Amino acid sequence: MMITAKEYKGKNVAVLGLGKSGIATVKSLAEVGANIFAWDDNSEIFSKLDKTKYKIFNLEQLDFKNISSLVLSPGIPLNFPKPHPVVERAKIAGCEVIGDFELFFRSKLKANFIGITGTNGKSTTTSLITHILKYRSIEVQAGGNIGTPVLSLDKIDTDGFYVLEISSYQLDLSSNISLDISVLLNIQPDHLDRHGSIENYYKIKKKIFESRKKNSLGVIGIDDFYSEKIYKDLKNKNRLIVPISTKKEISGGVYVIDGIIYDSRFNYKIDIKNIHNLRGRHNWQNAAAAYIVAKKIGLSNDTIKSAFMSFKGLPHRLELVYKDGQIEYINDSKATNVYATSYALKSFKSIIWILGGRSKDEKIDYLFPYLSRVEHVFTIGESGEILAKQLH
Ligand code: UMA
Repeated sequence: MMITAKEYKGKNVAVLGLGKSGIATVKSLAEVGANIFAWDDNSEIFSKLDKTKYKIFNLEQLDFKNISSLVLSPGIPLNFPKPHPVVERAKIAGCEVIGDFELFFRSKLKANFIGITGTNGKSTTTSLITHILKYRSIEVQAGGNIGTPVLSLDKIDTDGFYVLEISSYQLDLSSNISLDISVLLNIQPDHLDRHGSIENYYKIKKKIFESRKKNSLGVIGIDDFYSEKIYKDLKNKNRLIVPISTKKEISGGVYVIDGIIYDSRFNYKIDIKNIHNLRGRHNWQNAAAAYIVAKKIGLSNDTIKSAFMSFKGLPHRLELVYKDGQIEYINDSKATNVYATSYALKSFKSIIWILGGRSKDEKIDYLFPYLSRVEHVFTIGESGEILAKQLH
């Protein structure tokens, strides 16, 4: 049973983008009996779709006057570098533009909601929190940017938890995100082509703390400038916020030094130094966030530590694929920006490094301080030649 927003019964709705989230959206809207106009700029995919549930209609020709909402896939430009022509058309006609997360929250489910955003670490933190809850036999569904569209999640009981990875694109397309626990891990420049500027990206990330439920908890990693700014701002507004640092001791928060999580609120500590799948400072931030969430839910330190120890990590993210004596073969192909890559370089000492792929035109200077750890580099793919020159 998918998730549906009943208010769309009999309403006209346009859906642009028929990838993972778009298909889940049309299925959900069809289930409540909405009148759906769907389109994708890649017409090749139409032949693969079940068109009994909706009309394929070129939205650049649709009259948006009588359309309740345009549901946009997160990968389609809302504002930057420039709005998709269909978005402009909808806005001129006064039609709201939303995403699948907005429909999810309009479905008025009664359960507990945990949302995780940040430039890096959100998938790992989402998986880790989900793993801890499952370990404790709590009913849980994980979805969003991590891969399963939110509308195709199952309905769960009021005691159950939805753990949602929310990207900046998804936040940008939502105005009713209402969470019991909101986690912001970090803010680094990424996807700026789609957000115009770091200031705008920051504003969008901050939305995870908006329209929160009463007594909801905020969790923020304060090791970067923008996240710390959000923390101070929310604290001044007397919001219940727990800060995290992996760089310094902080009172009233949780910090991680040399692989030991210290909770200065209760004088607790948990040693995660030797947990392979949580190694590296970036994972300490993820683990600290998951720890705070688990404590809020009422789990004991022993349960949290045992769950940490049985966490398998995510495929392709610092994944140990083979060990031959002292040599470890690590797959980190999920690292898609310099910050994620820097975490990998920081986590090991003597590295043979294979990197490349499609370029995001990022400056790689940020990685230079870690090059002393690298013995050899092999560059591959589209950006292989440029990277080789930059690293020479
Ligand atoms: N399309 C158009 N017009 C355009 C651009 C795209 O019609 O101008 C169509 C494409 O032809 C395609 C569809 O839109 O058929 C793709 O939509 P999409 O890019 O939004 O992708 P989905 O398959 O719906 O997947 C989305 C998320 N993708 C993006 O945000 C880019 C997935 O996150 C997410 O897992 C999924 O919804 C389920 O919630 C992926 C991602 O790359 C992993 N996220 C970015 C990241 O993590 O950095 C934010």
